[in-house]
Amino acid sequence: MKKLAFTLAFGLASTGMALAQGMTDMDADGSGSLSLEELQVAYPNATEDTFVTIDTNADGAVDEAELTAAVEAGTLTTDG
Ligand SMILES: [Ca+2]
Repeated sequence: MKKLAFTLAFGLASTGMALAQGMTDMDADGSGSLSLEELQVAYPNATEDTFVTIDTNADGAVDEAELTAAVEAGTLTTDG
């Protein structure tokens, strides 16, 4: 539970400008959304299953809204 609380606190604190900047940094091909490969640069623990879960509109890419939702939900974490 300690880890979850930390993840939630960090996720909330880092949402907004920081996340928008991160999205730009992560979007290697400038498409405005992230592929699994781009996502894994920042979130190495992300798997194809994670990606499918995050990609709520199932268009095969994770956009900023989906990324924000995933971070806020704790679906995406940078540690194991
Ligand atoms: Ca999507």
